[in-house]
Amino acid sequence: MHDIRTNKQRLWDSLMEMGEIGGTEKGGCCRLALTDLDKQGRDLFVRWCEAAGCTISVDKMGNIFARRAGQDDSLPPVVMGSHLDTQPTGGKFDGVYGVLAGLEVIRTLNDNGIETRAPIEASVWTNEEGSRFPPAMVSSGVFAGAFDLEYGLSRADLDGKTMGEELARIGYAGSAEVGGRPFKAFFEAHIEQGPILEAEDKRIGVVTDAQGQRWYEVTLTGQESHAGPTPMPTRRDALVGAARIVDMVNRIGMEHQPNACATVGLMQVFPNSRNVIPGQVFFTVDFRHPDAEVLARMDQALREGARRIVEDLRLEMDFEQIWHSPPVPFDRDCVASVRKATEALGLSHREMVSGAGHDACYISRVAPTSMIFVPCEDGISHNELERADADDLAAGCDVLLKAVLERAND
Ligand code: HGY
Ligand code: MN
Ligand code: MN
Ligand code: MN
Repeated sequence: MHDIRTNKQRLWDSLMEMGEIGGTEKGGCCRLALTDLDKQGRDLFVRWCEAAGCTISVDKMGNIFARRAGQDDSLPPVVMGSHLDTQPTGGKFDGVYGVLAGLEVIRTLNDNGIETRAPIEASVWTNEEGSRFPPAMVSSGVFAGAFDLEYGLSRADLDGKTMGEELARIGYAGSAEVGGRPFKAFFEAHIEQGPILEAEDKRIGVVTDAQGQRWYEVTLTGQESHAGPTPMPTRRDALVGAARIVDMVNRIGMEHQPNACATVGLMQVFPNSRNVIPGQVFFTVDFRHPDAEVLARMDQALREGARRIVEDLRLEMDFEQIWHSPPVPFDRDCVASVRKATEALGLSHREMVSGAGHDACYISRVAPTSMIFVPCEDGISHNELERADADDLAAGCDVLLKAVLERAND
């Protein structure tokens, strides 16, 4: 099998150039889904892929596929990819690495004049983060049939703008149907976004599974009134209710260790005025666990606990689970391809479960799928301080190249 390597400097330079689009003072990146900055990033990726001889297709959810022809184009493609959208205080590597590692694989094959039997594609999945338009991974979810197209296009941000409107506005409302076409395999290279690889001094994470997630939206309603003359015992303070539920969410997470994750990340207080008792609070809950049954028990504890708190404080509650992505076992043959490539390259590695969700989670429903992790500094991600080492990024890209070559020629 070819002993070629990807180009470390070119990969790094492409990551840095892409990171300039939405680049922040602290060295991070803010390129929210379907903003003008997302459009700029998409346009740059398309230009790079066209320059590498790829043909571009965009589907109705704005997913981008850059295709490099194979010797037999009737075969389903081997696809690589991830996402270009970031968190508001995101980094330069989350998602972007998997997209540009795919491009680097294509560039390396071109440099070496290597043809593959099956075509290969580098892909970009719209709105993986779910930060601007919940839920996360919605476009790979539509591709995999977890959501219908209408649901996907109707996802709205806090200003009520929908994905369909924003796709049209930035010129990425493609014409290709979403999904319904086979992939021979799908590989997503990604930074680990956690501390394990760095702590164990391992170069590559051979990802076997991804943990399950449940996302909730909660609105508590009490009674706005004056912070001065309103006696404490008579108050119906929505923020006190939210505070008790936030503490309970954390306790549920701690009580389901190891592995449980529990986070309240978004909260809006109304009217949010220093001398008015909050009449309404909107907040989100993010639960995760690799075991579906434990995740269900956490769900139960949240529902019962929240009900008790709300009764105790005489509040009303609107409680909705807006998203459930069950734990994902990745395809054993794809995991083996990654492990084999890692061992052939003599790279230190360990098997692991992904703590974060990824487009690979949904694509694994419709294609043999697995992931390749590389370390990130102090395990920090979803933070402008997110950093990864050029050698590790190149090593992960070499693993991707080998795994893709194996599957495209078998
Ligand atoms: O939330 C996640 O795990 C991913 O970053 N969307
Ligand atoms: Mn990501
Ligand atoms: Mn992310
Ligand atoms: Mn091994």
